[in-house]
Amino acid sequence: MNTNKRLGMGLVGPGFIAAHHLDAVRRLGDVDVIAIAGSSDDSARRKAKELKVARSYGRYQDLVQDPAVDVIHNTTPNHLHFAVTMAALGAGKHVISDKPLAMTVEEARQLRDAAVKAGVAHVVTFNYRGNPLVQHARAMIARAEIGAPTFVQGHYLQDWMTDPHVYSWRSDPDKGGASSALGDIGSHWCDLAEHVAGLRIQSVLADLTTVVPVRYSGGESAEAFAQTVAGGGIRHEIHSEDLATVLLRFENGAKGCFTAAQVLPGHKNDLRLEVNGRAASLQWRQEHQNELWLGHAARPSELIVKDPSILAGDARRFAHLPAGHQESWSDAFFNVIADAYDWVREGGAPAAKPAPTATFDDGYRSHRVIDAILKSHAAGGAWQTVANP
Ligand code: SOE
Repeated sequence: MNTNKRLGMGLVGPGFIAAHHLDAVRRLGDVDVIAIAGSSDDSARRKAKELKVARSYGRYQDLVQDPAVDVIHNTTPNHLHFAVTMAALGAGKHVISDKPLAMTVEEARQLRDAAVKAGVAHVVTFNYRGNPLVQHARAMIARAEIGAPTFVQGHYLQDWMTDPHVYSWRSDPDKGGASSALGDIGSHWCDLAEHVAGLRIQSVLADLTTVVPVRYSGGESAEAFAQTVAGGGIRHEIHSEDLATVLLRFENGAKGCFTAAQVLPGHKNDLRLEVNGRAASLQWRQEHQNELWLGHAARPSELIVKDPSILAGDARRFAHLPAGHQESWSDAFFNVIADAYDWVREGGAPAAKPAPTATFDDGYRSHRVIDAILKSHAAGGAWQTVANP
């Protein structure tokens, strides 16, 4: 591929996250936002106007055939991920997909296989990997600076689904899949834990809860983090989890545990990951993402503050501002998109994949982890091995 050529991007499924995909792509400077596709001509046109995109399509099938589009961003609700991504791969486009990759393990496997066969760049937006201090923690662990990990713990907690009058497609198994909170945010935590600790989750023991078993809507799905609660008398019985507690066993013998929930008041986007090693501990919190806690047993613990001059490798290039200037959620998201486009410019060659980039293979793995968690709970809380491909 001519690496100087301007690239064209198209996006399917404009919701909360779509605006951030567009922002990140516009910030690259050498990629043109060509078009977006929505569920109808009208809604796509309206959204395109709002997001200042020149072209709109009422059918994603037309967007993926647009010759000006090199890369498709798939930000649709989960039940559309498979069809949209398959169509994009069929048209030979590079694909950047939101997580979860698909609705089921089997669909995810098919997407991974199709992407590898198509020979294009295939990226899943596990966007927390894009934070400089996440990469710093990963590098410290890889260099054995905290010793062998013995415990990997944390949580991903939100509160935007606390009110029963918030009804999202995520709670509808036909649109969101078998899992709700786990698929949406537990998937981020597990991916980040494995990425940072450099260890794979081998087996899980889960206890899942539906704290809000009945929700109400006016027929529409609430946008994530919507500040106003839509009124409406349509009653929905909810069976998928909004609270999950999970014990973990890692491949090196390390243990772990995490909680994922979207109904815990006061927790906005509270992702915390802690890796305890034999020599020291590391803790990163998304809501305080410019700091990394380094815990010691026999001397005072330290707080590493983001400072490009002390960061190495991927961590260094992910920091855009000097020390004391805060990096943000959207900077980390940008880093993930920027790496994805570097890979696109290399034609998606496997050897050119940037190290922090999560691929469809990682998306497929994430499905297998979540599937094992669901099976563990269904078996009454029994240890369940994560399936190998
Ligand atoms: C809503 O829970 C959401 O937008 C997730 O879908 C994202 O993946 C997460 O990064 C923020 O919260």
